[in-house]
Amino acid sequence: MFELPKLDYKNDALSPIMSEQTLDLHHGKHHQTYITNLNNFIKDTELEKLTLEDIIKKTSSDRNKSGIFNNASQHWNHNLFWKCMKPNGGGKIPAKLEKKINIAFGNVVKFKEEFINAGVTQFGSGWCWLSLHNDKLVISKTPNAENPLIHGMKPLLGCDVWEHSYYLDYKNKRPVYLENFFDKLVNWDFVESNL
Ligand code: MN3
Repeated sequence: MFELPKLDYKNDALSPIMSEQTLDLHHGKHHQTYITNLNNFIKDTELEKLTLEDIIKKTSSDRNKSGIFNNASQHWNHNLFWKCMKPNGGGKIPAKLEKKINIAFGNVVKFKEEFINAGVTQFGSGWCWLSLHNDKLVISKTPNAENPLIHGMKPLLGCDVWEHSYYLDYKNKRPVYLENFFDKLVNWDFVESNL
């Protein structure tokens, strides 16, 4: 049985960048629903004994298991997403991570541009990511529940661009949400710790 993880901050602690109402719904309702669905799907099946990562990898290419995959992957994605934020986040990127960013993207400004562009250009629901692939940093975007794990990458930073993540606070302005996420919410120490 999977359970909703507690947040490391209060639901009003990211306000006004991400409001208490958004976190109440996004964490308390949306994320909880993925977990409830996942638990119902795997109850009394062979998947019940597997880790979340193994469930994701095992179901990702099986069309008949897309319901399980979607809910398992969304549970994983949100676990990472909550950790990627903190009150008064953003700011200077720690040295070890910055060095790898400079190697991969040239500089932090270009990295920010590319990351936000990935999120803006994800058509419909999905995610944008910074991942490690063969020891190199890569930016990518994925539709719906999909995550870079199934492409052999290790996600370090993920941003939810489903409308439930920003619509109450930013309405249709996804680029503004992404810019605020990057500048004021990201917990860069956590992102670096995933290296
Ligand atoms: Mn979400």
